[in-house]
This record gives sequence, structure tokens and C-alpha cells, in this order.
Amino acid sequence: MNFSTSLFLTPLLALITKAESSGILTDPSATCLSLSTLSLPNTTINFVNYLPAGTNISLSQDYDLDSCGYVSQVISVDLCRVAMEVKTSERSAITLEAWLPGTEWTGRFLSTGNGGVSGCIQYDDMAYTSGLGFATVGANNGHNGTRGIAFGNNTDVVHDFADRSMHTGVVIGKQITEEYYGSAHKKSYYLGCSTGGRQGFKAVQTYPEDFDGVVAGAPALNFPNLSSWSALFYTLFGNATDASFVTVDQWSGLVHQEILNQCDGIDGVVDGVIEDPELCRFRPEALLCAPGAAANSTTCLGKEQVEAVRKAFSDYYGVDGKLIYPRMQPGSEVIASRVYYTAGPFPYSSDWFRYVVYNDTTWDPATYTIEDAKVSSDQNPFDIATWHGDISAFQNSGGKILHYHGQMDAIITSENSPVYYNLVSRTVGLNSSQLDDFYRFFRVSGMGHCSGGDGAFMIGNQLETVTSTDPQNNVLMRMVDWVENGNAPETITGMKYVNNDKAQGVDMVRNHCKYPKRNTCVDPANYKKPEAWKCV
Ligand SMILES: *[C@@H]1O[C@H](CO)[C@@H](O)[C@H](O)[C@H]1NC(C)=O
Ligand SMILES: *[C@@H]1O[C@H](CO)[C@@H](O)[C@H](O)[C@H]1NC(C)=O
Ligand SMILES: *[C@@H]1O[C@H](CO)[C@@H](O)[C@H](O)[C@H]1NC(C)=O
Ligand SMILES: *[C@@H]1O[C@H](CO)[C@@H](O)[C@H](O)[C@H]1NC(C)=O
Ligand SMILES: *[C@@H]1O[C@H](CO)[C@@H](O)[C@H](O)[C@H]1NC(C)=O
Ligand SMILES: *[C@@H]1O[C@H](CO)[C@@H](O)[C@H](O)[C@H]1NC(C)=O
Ligand SMILES: *[C@@H]1O[C@H](CO)[C@@H](O)[C@H](O)[C@H]1NC(C)=O
Ligand SMILES: *[C@@H]1O[C@H](CO)[C@@H](O)[C@H](O)[C@H]1NC(C)=O
Ligand SMILES: *[C@@H]1O[C@H](CO)[C@@H](O)[C@H](O)[C@H]1NC(C)=O
Ligand SMILES: [Ca+2]
Repeated sequence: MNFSTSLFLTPLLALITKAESSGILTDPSATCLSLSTLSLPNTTINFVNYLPAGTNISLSQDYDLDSCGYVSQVISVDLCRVAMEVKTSERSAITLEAWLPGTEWTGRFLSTGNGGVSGCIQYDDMAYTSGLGFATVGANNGHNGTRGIAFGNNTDVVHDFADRSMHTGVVIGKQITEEYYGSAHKKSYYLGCSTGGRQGFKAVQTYPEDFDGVVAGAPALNFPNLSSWSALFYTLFGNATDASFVTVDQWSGLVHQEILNQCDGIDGVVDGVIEDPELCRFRPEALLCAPGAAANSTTCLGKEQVEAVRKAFSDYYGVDGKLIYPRMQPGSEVIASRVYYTAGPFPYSSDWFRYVVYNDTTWDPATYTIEDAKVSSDQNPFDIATWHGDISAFQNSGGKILHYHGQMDAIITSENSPVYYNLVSRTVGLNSSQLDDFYRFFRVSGMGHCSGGDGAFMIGNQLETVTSTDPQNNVLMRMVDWVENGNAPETITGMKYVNNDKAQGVDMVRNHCKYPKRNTCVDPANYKKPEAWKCV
């Protein structure tokens, strides 16, 4: 991951209207330092710093964050940094930080989330959102580092990971915000992706008062079954010596090309991006080697390979005949081959089975079967599945949800998001136009897992995907505009730079459609322009 700190947002800040707020501090620095004696339940203040805009915070000095990858973080506004430890039980605690803009506060509160099975305060998200004037909190989700080893022998750490860390951070964070500014926040927001997307929906389902607006990307919903689906791939493709193994080169040179041959044009233009992978019923049999011929590594696949590829692109069912998880969407295989198909056991999944499901550090991911999936889904500790369709309490409290999912996601199949959206629709008995009042779901073509990809993936969901703070081009400011001005999004606009390099200029701009609509190209010659597309 690239935690680039080169993006200064200061010039953009001028564009953001300050919400009405009495929280104007006469001496933001002195008020900040006074927070060091603040007394809050279960909370120890580790340190408090008032930092000027442009500070390059050295994180390795404060924390041992090696596995999280954060070395330093540049901030773009003056801010009060409060670092805390909050006990969540007799044998668990979260590390929590609040980054409170000193002079640029908009009256808004925001919580960031986490990723994978970490363990990591997402400092780039904190810099991004505090830089936009949000009083921001971030927590370590109850343990440190990117692995799930701390779950072993301690279900309180699992509890923190499932929902207690973030909710605790929100409760404490709102109190600190009020202490600092002398007035409570006006609106409360959430921004997260992946596990962070799941945490956003956990708040929607279980803590409906926590937020007015939730931006949830690529959510790791149905978490125990997601961990099972992630464990499946190693057992499908195996090791490099197995007949079913498909090499990285075959994935990109053969399988991905054949998927594009079969499906790229369905949306009206052959541009390397599949707008709606649900329409792609990929036939890997097209790649079968001629009878009797040995599998040809550059031009065709053997029988066992084709069988495994078909399974990866098929919905995955359990011992009880019920869906475990939908299939991997076609289109993501260049990256997915490095994450899943050729990479050996998926570490997050192995951690979940070893340290949570079986309490056995020697559990072997090569032995995984759908029996294990059943054991895991029956456990569902602390309701980590996050799979409730009744979100009417959130609706009734006036909350809004902007849900997005990259259609090239190589880690969490984008096909799980419509399954959840439709569960909500059936459970609350609202059709799409009624759900639009408070819950909108966007399929972002050509976007990988939270970032990257072959399409117009820059939607401002992270610091590194910001092109503008105009609400149409920035999902976070889009949510603010929806919550505070009632401007609900019809589409969200993404951009791609030439070679993903801003200096080389804009390659393409595309409006991504609100589900269940899908994008169709009506002017193939101009496919890089948003006018060439229509949501139908
Ligand atoms: C911030 O500091 C780190 C070293 O701690 C350095 O590698 C990085 O380049 C600095 N970033 C900026 C923008 O100066
Ligand atoms: C996580 O790291 C912080 C900073 O080093 C430390 O204070 C805290 O105790 C650690 N948390 C756990 C659960 O080990
Ligand atoms: C403090 O932590 C304990 C668990 O250790 C919990 O039961 C209690 O509710 C917490 N207090 C507050 C005010 O959150
Ligand atoms: C639980 O603790 C025991 C005793 O310290 C240790 O041997 C075992 O590996 C731990 N199990 C897990 C899953 O962490
Ligand atoms: C891969 O090879 C290892 C070591 O030989 C073996 O233990 C494991 O079962 C194999 N995995 C699969 C999925 O075939
Ligand atoms: C693979 O196919 C190519 C092109 O048809 C052919 O030239 C080559 O000999 C084949 N290789 C094998 C190992 O069959
Ligand atoms: C998870 O998979 C099991 C089968 O192993 C299935 O019974 C269950 O319904 C699935 N859970 C969800 C929320 O889809
Ligand atoms: C997990 O296994 C260890 C032995 O490895 C044992 O000491 C511990 O009590 C077990 N924990 C649970 C919750 O079963
Ligand atoms: C959805 O519900 C609204 C409000 O009841 C109704 O006006 C609309 O026609 C419905 N849409 C469909 C496709 O039935
Ligand atoms: Ca296309």
C-alpha cells in the first residue's frame, strides 16, 4: 500500500463551506494542551500535541507500527492530536487518536475505520478527513498490527474487532470534540472501506445514532463466510506443482484476455473495463487445450485448470446447500491471481480459522472444506457477520448511506454488495426508489479493492484517490452535501489519470450508476467522456 503523503489539501480547503458553528477557539493550542488532564471513562490520555499545518508526523517514534506500514503522515491543517488508551474490558483495550482541526473545524465529527484483520489506525484517512475540517477519530480496532494472532485465547479482542472498538472510539471521540471546541458537533460522519465498510454497516445496523452519514466501500459483510470464501482459493488451485494450478502469466495472458473477449463489449464498448460483471457469464471451457494435447502454458488450459477456474467464478454453496458467498466477479483476475490464486493460503483467513474458529495455531489451510465454513458461520462471534436487513432504525434517525463497490475488486467480490442491498430491500419492504431516500449503492466500474484499477476509480474515498472536493467527484463531500443540503447523489463521478499520474493529465471521466441501474455506452467513439454513457 502506498501511504503517500505528498497530497496537500490546504488549497482545496478554501472551497469548503464552514458549517454554522460556535466552536471558534481563541487559543486552539492552549485549549488543546489542557485536554491532557481530561478525565473520561476507562480512558488514559497518552499524550497531547498541537501541530501546525504541514507537520510531518513521525509515527515510528510513537508506535511500533511496522506491519501497518505507516512511517510518517503529513497533515494539512493545524490540529490538536490526542492519543489515548481506552479499556474495553479487564483484558482488552483500544488505542485511540483524535485529530481535531484547530482553526478549520467545520462543526463535523467523523470516525475512520480499519482494514483486513488489523490492528492499524489508518493515519492517511485521519489526515484526509481532518484536512477537510472534520474532527476525526481513529482506533486500532483492539489490537496492533495487520495479523489476527491477538484474537487467540481472548474473545474480548475479537469483540473489539467485531464492533466495540469503533463504537467506543465514537462515544469517546464525540465527548473530546465537545470538550475541545466547547460545543458539540453538528453532524457526524463515517468513512471506511473493506473491513471499514463492514464497520460502517455495523454502525448502521447496531448503533443507528452514531452517524448521520455513512460512506461504506467494498464492505466485508457476511464476514465468517467471506473468510471461508477466501480460504477456498488455495484448495481450488493448490501449489505450483498441482495440475489445477494456473500461473500468474496464464491468469493475465490467457484467462483475463478471454474474459475480456467474452464480456468487455456487453456494455457497448471494448475498452478493457466491464461495467457490470454480473452480466458476464464467463465460459473458461473456451480455453481448453485440444484433446490429447498437453496443457499449453501460453495458449490453453488443462482440464483440471478449467475446472478450478470455473469454480472460482461460480457461486459458492455450503454443506446445507445455502449460499456461502457469491462468486468472484470476472475482470479482477490480474490482481486476484497475486492475492488469492497463486499466493498460497490467504493469511487473514488462516488467522481467523486458527485464532478464532478452532483455537488451534497449527490448523492447516490446505485441509479447508465447506464443513469448516459451516462451523465458522455457526459461531459468528459478536455478530461479526454484520448481515441484518432491518436498518429501519438508522433510516428513522435520519441517517444516510452511500455504499460503493469496485467492480474489479480482487479481495471481496463485488457481487456480495447487491446481495446485501437486496436483503435490505426485502427485509424493510422498500423498493429501490424508496430506499433512495436513505440508502444508495453505486457500482464503480474498473475500481479494485478500495482503490486502483483499470477504470475511473478516483472518487475521493481516500487521500490517494482525491481529485477534487466537489461533491460530484468526492464521495465524502457528496455525503456531506446529501446530509446537510439534501442533495442526494444520482451518480458518482470517477476519474483516471493517464498512467495513474496526475502530471500526465486526465485519461477518462465516468459517471458511475446507482444500483440497480447499469452503465451503457451510447457513443463508443467517445467512451472516455462521461457523456458517452447512460445509466439504464
Ligand atoms: C516525512 O518524513 C519521512 C521520514 O520520517 C520522510 O520519509 C518523508 O519523505 C517525509 N515526507 C515529506 C512530505 O516531507
Ligand atoms: C498497541 O500499541 C500501543 C503503542 O505502542 C500500545 O500502547 C498498546 O498497548 C498496544 N496495544 C496492545 C493491545 O498491545
Ligand atoms: C468502562 O469499561 C467497562 C469494561 O471494562 C465497561 O463495562 C463500562 O461500560 C465502560 N464504561 C463506559 C462509561 O463506557
Ligand atoms: C492459547 O494459549 C496457549 C497457552 O499459552 C497457547 O499454547 C496457544 O497457542 C494459544 N492459542 C491460540 C489460538 O492463540
Ligand atoms: C501444498 O504443498 C504443501 C507442502 O507440500 C502441502 O502440505 C499442501 O497440502 C499443499 N496444498 C495444497 C492445497 O495442495
Ligand atoms: C503451444 O502452442 C503454440 C502455438 O500454437 C505452439 O507453437 C507450441 O508448440 C505449443 N507448445 C506446447 C508445449 O504444446
Ligand atoms: C454462510 O454459509 C452458511 C453455509 O456454510 C449458510 O448456511 C449461511 O446462510 C451463510 N450466511 C449468510 C449470512 O449468508
Ligand atoms: C485454547 O487452547 C489452549 C491450548 O492450546 C487452551 O489453553 C485454552 O484454554 C483454549 N481456549 C479456549 C477458549 O478454548
Ligand atoms: C416503488 O415504490 C414507490 C412508492 O410506493 C412507487 O411510486 C414506485 O412506483 C415503486 N417502483 C416500482 C418499480 O414499483
Ligand atoms: Ca467495456
